[in-house]
Amino acid sequence: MDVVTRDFDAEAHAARIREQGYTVIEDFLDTETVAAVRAGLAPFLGTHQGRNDFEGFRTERVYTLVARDKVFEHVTEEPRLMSLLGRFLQPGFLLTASQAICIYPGETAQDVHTDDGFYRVARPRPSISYTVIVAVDAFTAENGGTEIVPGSHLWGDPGAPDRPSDRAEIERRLVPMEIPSGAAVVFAGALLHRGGANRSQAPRLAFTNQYCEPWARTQENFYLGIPREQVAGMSPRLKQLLGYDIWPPFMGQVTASHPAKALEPGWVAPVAAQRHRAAGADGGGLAPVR
Ligand SMILES: O=C(O)CCC(=O)C(=O)O
Repeated sequence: MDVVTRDFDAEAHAARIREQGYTVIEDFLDTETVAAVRAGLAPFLGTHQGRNDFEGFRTERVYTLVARDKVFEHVTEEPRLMSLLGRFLQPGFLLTASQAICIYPGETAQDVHTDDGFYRVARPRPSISYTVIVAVDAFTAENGGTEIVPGSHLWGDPGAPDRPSDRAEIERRLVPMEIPSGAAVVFAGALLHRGGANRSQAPRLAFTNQYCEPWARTQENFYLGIPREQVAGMSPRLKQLLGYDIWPPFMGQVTASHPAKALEPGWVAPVAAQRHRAAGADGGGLAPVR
């Protein structure tokens, strides 16, 4: 389906991402959902300060956000977003990172970086991941709103003739996202950006979900991070986003069986089940794996 929601022109958003590296979905969350996001986050905020300059010493991050509350399950598989990302990533694309980011007053700007830079594949190239950052508090140029370098997703590696060699020149090209509460900025993993300095008197709350090609390693290890019994209660799409699926013909297999079987009640890892059978505990002999 091309356009999944009335008034949402996925192709126009995709064209902006192709040309300038990012787009803004102004009405991504309504006020009720923003309130649900705040409520879902409230129990976890106040528990985790950044441990280095990149995480931000005056920034709080709540990781594995998708598993923190039902509202995060819904926003992670939001249909307009799925339609837009499906124009860039292969079917079966994965969630690679999911976190809330609260930047407190006094936080300094992050280093300018890309989100798919740890895939060490020479640039220019198609992005291997795409990032969604949702403004829970409205973003301003003062409160640490994300700053991006339009068009930088098309640049080569550092040192390439099309890329400014001077860090100050790159920083001069940064554009602050000034977007209302509930809006989402969606950008290519190869786009240069940073979390801005918070020079205001109030925290800036946002959350981000990042999605990657189905063949790429994910930043967060959701197999270990989210209990399987919890994943079992999630939607089929979310299970797929969390990696309980196969990238054809058999990437992601579990001892030659489908990974979704691991979500069935009573599942025992095939190596354990086979060892048990081989030891003759149930009559002996190796049984075929289901
Ligand atoms: O919080 C933001 O606006 C951006 C954060 C970011 O780019 C990151 O932590 O990788």
